Amino acid sequence: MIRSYIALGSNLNLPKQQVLRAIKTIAATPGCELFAQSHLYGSVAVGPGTQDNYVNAVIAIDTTLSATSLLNTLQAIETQHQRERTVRWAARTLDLDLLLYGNANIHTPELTVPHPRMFDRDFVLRPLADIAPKALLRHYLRDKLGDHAELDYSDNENLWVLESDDKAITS
Ligand code: A4P
Ligand code: MG
Repeated sequence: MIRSYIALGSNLNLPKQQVLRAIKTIAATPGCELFAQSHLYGSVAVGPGTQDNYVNAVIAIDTTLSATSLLNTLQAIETQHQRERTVRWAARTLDLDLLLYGNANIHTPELTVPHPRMFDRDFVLRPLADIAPKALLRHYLRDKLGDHAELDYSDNENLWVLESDDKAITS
């Protein structure tokens, strides 16, 4: 089993439902077991033009699928959610990004892991920090944070917890 982290994002057609439904679908996929789920976050869209806010989350799964099969599975789920690919960073019903696959470094034309933009994006890092071990975050964020710094989003107005009463679910 490989521990893998997946980012979910949606800003079209009932985003919260899109994200929750996608988590259920991934959890029900043969070869994938849901291990942990972050809070759901609201976030201001990064991208062209004026777009609705996003709902973002990150999940951890344990999987027997190869990284390529997992990417294919995630893309099939995006398609089930009527994801349309127009311009880059356009509004979308569902975006599923493979952030980390064990400790693999992958560079193929279809797949780059760790996801190349994840370390620049608070809407990925903050939910990841809900569920990832501190040592893993430190390993990947050493350049950004230094050895001992903690992630701090308290002054980020572009990102907020949607369900502040619920704890992130870790099984
Ligand atoms: N691909 C390569 N590596 C990966 C990977 N690790 N995970 C390839 C997933 N896909 C990967 O993806 C384009 C191609 O990337 C795929 O065919 C796959 O082979 P895509 O999902 O079609 O395109 P995209 O998502 O529009 O592009 P990109 O560059 O992945 O966008 P991002 O970086 O995912 O950004 N603002 C807020 N607030 N919240 C968001 O969630 N998301 C985006 C999308 C922009 N702004 C946002 C948010
Ligand atoms: Mg994407």
